[in-house]
Amino acid sequence: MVEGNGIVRFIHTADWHLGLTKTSLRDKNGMPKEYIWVKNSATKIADYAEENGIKLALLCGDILQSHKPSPTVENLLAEIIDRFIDAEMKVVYLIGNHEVPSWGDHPAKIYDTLDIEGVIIADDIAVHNLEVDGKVIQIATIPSNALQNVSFDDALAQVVGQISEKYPAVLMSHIFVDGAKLSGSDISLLPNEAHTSPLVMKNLPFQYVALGHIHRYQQISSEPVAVYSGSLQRTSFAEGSETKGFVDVEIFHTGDEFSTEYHFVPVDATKFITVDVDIRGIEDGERRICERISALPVEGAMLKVKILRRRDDEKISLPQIRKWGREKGAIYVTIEDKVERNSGKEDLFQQKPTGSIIADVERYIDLEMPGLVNKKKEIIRIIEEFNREVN
Ligand SMILES: [Mn+2]
Repeated sequence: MVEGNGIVRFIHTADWHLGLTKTSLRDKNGMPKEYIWVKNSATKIADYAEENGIKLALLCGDILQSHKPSPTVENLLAEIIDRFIDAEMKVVYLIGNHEVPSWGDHPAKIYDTLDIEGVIIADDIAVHNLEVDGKVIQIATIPSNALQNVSFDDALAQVVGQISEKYPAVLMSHIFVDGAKLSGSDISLLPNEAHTSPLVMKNLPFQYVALGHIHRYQQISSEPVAVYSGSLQRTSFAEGSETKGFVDVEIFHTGDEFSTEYHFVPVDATKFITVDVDIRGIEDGERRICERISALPVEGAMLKVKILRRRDDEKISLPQIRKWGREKGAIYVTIEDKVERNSGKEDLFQQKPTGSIIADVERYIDLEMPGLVNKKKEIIRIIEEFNREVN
């Protein structure tokens, strides 16, 4: 009877985006608050690992926001990595798209150069055989920088060929797998990114696929389980409703059998609350907005107030609303003030184009350009003439 490798347990995390700032919020030393939120959550990972005897952390890319972080951000990362090493963890740091420079070395390269024990910088298509707590685990890595020259499928074939069935194996990649449920803030990020199909994830010789890139925690396929850990903190209001954290994974190995269990561990993530207030035609709209803010748990939160009003509604004071939000404990208040252009009339911008240029121009003149109504016939004649010439 073969004993197998026992249990290998590790942390899967990604998309810290350390160095991202969207506000001017600072602590008393001038440090951006966003940096501190990430650092606190990362420290929580180390605390959790220490409490649970977990000796390996897989960092699946976009740990840094930029390929050229400031010295302060580099040093914060070093403090976090140092905390992981203190917790007796090995760290595999995979390069994500945010960390890929156009030329020269990526920002995690210094760990390689200094040969920091226990820190593996995964900037190559490779299989790393690690010994963790006396057990062997194979970590296959497909980083973003490698995908500039090679397709994901080719990279996958390359690592799969090196996997031994004798030991547990994990694939780490920073990639957009089609069909993944996007996080609010992923939508604008993705058009140019490398994609792959969930079908290529099927029947791979791995017990777990640790993914980075999509900011929403989710399992995207099974056999083997492929999981996005999501980001560690909310990076925008669009991620307001998502729970943030990391994944605790265990691979059991008895005889020839492998099985995988994992669970999500939430961290304290700063709340991003959006309140939509429609005050069209309402008297004392400002009070209505303040009432809505008061009804929400905005203490310690980032607050976005989205106002919809009409141009001829009574005036509201945006500074007053900001002040109100802060008095209620919000640490930051931003306002999106949408003013409807034509009260009582059709709102042009709510309408879709008809497909006829002439109909659309006529409608535009009627609704938005009263000064041109007299010239409408002439304008349409010119468009028709133009249409004849180009067709
Ligand atoms: Mn990414």
